Amino acid sequence: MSTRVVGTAGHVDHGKSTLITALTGTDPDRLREERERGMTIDLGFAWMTAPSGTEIGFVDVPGHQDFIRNMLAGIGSIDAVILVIAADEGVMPQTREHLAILGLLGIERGVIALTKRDLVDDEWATLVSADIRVALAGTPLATAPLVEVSAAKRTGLDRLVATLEETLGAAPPRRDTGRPRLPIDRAFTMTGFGTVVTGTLLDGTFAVGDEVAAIPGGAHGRIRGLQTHRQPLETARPGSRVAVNLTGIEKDDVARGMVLARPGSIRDTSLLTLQLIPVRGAIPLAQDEEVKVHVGTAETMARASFLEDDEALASGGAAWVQLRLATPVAAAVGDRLVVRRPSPSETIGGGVIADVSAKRLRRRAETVADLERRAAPSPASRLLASLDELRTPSEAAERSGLDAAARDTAVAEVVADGSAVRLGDALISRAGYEGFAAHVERISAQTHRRAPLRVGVPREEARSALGLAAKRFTALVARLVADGRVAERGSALALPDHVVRLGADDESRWARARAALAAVPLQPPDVGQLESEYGIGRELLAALAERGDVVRVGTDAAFLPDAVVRFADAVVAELESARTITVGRARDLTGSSRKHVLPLLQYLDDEGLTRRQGDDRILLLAPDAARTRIRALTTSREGHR
Ligand SMILES: Nc1nc2c(ncn2[C@@H]2O[C@H](COP(=O)(O)OP(=O)(O)OP(=O)(O)O)[C@@H](O)[C@H]2O)c(=O)[nH]1
Ligand SMILES: [Mg+2]
Repeated sequence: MSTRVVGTAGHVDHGKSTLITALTGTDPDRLREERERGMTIDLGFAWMTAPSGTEIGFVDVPGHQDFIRNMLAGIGSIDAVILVIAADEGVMPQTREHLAILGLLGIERGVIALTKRDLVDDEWATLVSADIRVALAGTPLATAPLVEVSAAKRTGLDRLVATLEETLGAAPPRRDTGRPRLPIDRAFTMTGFGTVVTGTLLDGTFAVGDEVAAIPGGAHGRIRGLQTHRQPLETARPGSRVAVNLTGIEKDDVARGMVLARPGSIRDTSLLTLQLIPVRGAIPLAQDEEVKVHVGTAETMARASFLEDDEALASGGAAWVQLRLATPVAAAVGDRLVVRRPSPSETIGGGVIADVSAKRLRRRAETVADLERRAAPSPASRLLASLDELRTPSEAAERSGLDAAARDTAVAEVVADGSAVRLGDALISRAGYEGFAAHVERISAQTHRRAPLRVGVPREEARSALGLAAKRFTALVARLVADGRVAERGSALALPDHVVRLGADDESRWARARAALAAVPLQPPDVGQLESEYGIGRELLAALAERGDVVRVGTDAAFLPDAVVRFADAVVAELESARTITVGRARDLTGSSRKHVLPLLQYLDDEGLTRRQGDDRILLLAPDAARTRIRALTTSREGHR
């Protein structure tokens, strides 16, 4: 059994509440003042079970302009509307304003009820109906069915219900994104129960026992009980009218305009960005004008900042604006809002919220172009517009107002066609990735220029320059290396064609040092002596090692590659025949010293040729493999000499 929510709309006194009473048996005007004045002031609620079994919850709204804020609080999340027009009066100012509001809120389904049919003759009724069609032209209700009714004589009611059912049958099911939210339209206490809030549940289900918070404000509590149309239930479905009994939240902590949701699932904001669609005939919105914004069941004062230049505004059409709210509201991308002028009272326009991040935007053509892309119709293009920065799929989906299913399809699409790139848990547009790539190339080039002796920019330095989390940076580097844009050199990053180049001074220092190393290949001067006696600093030594001119062995020693090979060959030959070798034997065999042999043997261990066993070393590789390996290790990298 499905439940649907239907709202009324129409000019004051045209018979909305009387019609709801006639349909449901419940008078939606429950306030004493309403009954005394014979007019609706605040929202009224009633329900019926249609012949098909559909449960229809009605939200009855006031027609009087003084209470339009209440109308706006009730009309937002309905499936269809009954637009009530009295046959004796026809289309009136509030008929038009309500019609405009329905359009702004995207309510496109409805039935026109021509009420008080008993008060007019057939000819008049025909005239009024024709008039109504003219007023509806160009609105979403232009082709809505019209049913003549009289609540007084109870005529046309069955036909109205049947037509309404047909209209509701064509309405799409309510979406369930797993993020339930209930824009609160009433909050009160009930003796024996405590705090109760009501509203139309959106985007997900609520169950008894659920933890919830009221936003803004943040009061936390639990759902103690749920009802739809006075029937208790365990789980409430999206698109149903729900009364929620709360524990842990006081009546004073909740009010119309707040949203009840799972803690942490929604945020409030004081800045809403949208393309404002103006109402035909209204005085246009002015820069910085103080207006009233109605979103969900909330209303707040706000000031408008235009994001378009004067030329674009002069056309008087839709315009991108940011609304700076006096008090925050809990709203999401994709929600609709209405902007009204407090005085003279009129609806200025409204539209679909495109951004809720609290970022003030500049009045520029690029700003508008970006917003337009993000508001684009295809889920993939909307997602892509949110990937100007690294964002997780769920962050991007929230920004672009996509539900989980649309998000997953869109992510697969943009990754497959290469318009976005995945970096760890996040995605970024191709342009954003190119930006990162260019940044890494730039700082690598800078390092090569400023410190020609260094192999490249340390990874950590590059990571912090880009401001990326470790995993995302690792993924970026892997991708850049795969694309051949940078090369990894130990723990540094370099441009692939970068070669360490020594200046003439360095080369002549190295020539002297080289001669000293070659004079006693297996007892060469240590790193300290190379620096003090030959001017080979640590950085120059690293560059020479990178170039393949020396082999660093441990922290204090450096040998010519040939010396290392000679030493290794001697050790391998001995191991081939004797199976083990001691430090003393290695020293004697190579004519070296204990001081030099210790780090060399350690080097062979570290490179996986040998392993220490007590005082002995044993060979880990086949002798020929060991000989090949040591040559590979000590040969300079291709193209670097
Ligand atoms: N003769 C006749 N009178 C009707 C009919 N329906 C409503 N009325 C009368 O019209 C007056 C206004 O009816 P309401 O139902 O209060 O009108 P409303 O549209 O709810 O008015 P607001 O809520 O104030 O906007 C009442 O006096 C009703 O008795 C009808 O079908 N025939
Ligand atoms: Mg009424």
